[in-house]
Amino acid sequence: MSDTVQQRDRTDPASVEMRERAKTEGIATIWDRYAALGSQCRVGELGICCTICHLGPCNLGLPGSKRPQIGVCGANIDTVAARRLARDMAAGSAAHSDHGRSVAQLLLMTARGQAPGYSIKGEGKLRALAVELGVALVGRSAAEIAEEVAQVCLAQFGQQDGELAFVHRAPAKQQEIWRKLGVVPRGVDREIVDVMHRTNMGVDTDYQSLIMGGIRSALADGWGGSMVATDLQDVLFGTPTPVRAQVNLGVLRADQVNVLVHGHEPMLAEAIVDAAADPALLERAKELGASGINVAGICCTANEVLMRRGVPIAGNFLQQELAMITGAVDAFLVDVQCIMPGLVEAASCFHSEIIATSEKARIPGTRHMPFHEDRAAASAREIVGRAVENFARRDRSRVVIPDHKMDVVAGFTTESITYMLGGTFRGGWRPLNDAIISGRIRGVVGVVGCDSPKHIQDQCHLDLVTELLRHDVLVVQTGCSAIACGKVGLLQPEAAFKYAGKGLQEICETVGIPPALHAGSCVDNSRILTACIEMVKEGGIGRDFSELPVAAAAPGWWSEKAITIGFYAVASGILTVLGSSLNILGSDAVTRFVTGEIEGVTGGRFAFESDPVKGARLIVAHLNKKREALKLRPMMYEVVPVGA
Ligand code: MSK
Repeated sequence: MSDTVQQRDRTDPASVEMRERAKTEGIATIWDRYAALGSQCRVGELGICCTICHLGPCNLGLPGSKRPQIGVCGANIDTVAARRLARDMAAGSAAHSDHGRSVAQLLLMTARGQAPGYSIKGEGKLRALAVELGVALVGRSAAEIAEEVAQVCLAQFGQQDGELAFVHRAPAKQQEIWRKLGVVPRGVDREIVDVMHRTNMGVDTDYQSLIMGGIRSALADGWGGSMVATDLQDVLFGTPTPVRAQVNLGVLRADQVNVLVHGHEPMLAEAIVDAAADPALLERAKELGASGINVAGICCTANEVLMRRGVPIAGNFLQQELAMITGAVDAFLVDVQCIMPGLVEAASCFHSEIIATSEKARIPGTRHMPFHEDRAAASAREIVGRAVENFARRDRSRVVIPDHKMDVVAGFTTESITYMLGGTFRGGWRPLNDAIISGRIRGVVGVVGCDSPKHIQDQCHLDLVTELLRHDVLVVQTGCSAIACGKVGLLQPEAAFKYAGKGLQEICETVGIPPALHAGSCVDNSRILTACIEMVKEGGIGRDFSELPVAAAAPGWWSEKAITIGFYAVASGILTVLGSSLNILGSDAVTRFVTGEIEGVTGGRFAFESDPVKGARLIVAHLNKKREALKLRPMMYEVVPVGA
């Protein structure tokens, strides 16, 4: 087969169009850089190169090869692979958790009146959290409660002993497993530091102990940092409820000023959405010939403002450069995580200005305008003002916006699902559990994570999700996987009739939900954990996550954060299918442990499967096994053959 963009990437015509344009204009994209590198480092892929200290780098040989399998210090392949893996987990945990810390700090400043422009939009969630965290409610204002809730959450980061508060949300059986294993996280920062210490040369060399150390830091993310981020963002910006919006590059507007928000933290993006409605800025935009100011998003900042404000999404990770190549972006705001340095080259070919808004992320070739909570509204107006003025510099003859966008329904949280399943007076998860027990729904699977140039764009997500839907599996999605599925219409209720098995169709039709539920950003994988908690609490389908007919998948993952998410899922008892292996295959012991033996310890394990349809079938077999163990009824309907 010839290697044209169209043939390799048949799923997203908008991206195909922009990739062809990039070629014509001579602008390099992630696919070009990937191809230019040629074969990637096999030693790194196998996890057998140790760069921890400067006795090396020790590039070890595989068993049977002539190269030594022991580093200068005496570390063997298992130690080397496990150390790398543990550091990946700590790094992912650090990124998510630092996001959570920033939100907690913003809540504290808001409560103290130090962050003008922000308010507490989710007072109900604040009060529920206060009760959970032991913060007094009686006779106190929302600001007073929020101040103490923020302080309690901030204390979770530096806590030296005890257990993270949100760990106590997990089913009792799971908590007991973690206690026996000694992996209950004490404080978020402490666990990350612990991993960085134990992985030093000359400290921990036992591969299982290293992995368990890493798992403790991963749990500190899933049941700590990410959960803090999700919950406190709901307090500040409101808990999302299902909202209609649109996804793909076609949401950019030729007639309007386009401001793109990209990264992960929604704090400034929320202010940008407000600033885009500023009458003075709109007036100025009109003077310059624009009919309005259009805010759209990329990656997880996009998922955040999509869920809460209905802001359209221009694309996922692989589309950031493609959005720039439309020539229609007047300001491209980036905060933290998943921002390709390659964006700068794409921007230099147009009038577009990239504005780096985080103190943590200085990117050469961009304008650095760090966001400070105490002047967010002013910063947002200044940035949107720059975008408006930049619109005047746009070369309209070079604007090409693909005419492709798709309607989505997004914003499914644990709270909104509770409401939809039950209603105001009797919200609850009984209808979902009953649908699983009766065999209408086989199980629930979280399909999450990134997309990579190593695969056909979006395809691994689409193949895996549609195969699950065909088998009556309800899918919950976050991150770039959700955006990929949104682009082809899987996040619409009508998709149930096209893709879902008959049992799932009946449930989607009755409740009025899509068969794949958009649950938010990467930190919102914590929402999938809380959804599983509700399923356990409702009863009848398992006493902990490892007994539930649930699983997780990240078919296009590449980020350290994905490794962390995968490990906190596995440690929480969930089978997690990755579309490419972790960089550990050089160590048989580590590979055997994380893909097999760990199941006897935590109840969950990894599986590596590069074929997404096979990955989905592996999950279906797993769900069937769980159903059998629970003695649930056989599935109500036969699986409809492909193409029938
Ligand atoms: S943005 S971490 S590429 S999902 Fe959360 Fe997408 Fe992966 Fe970044």
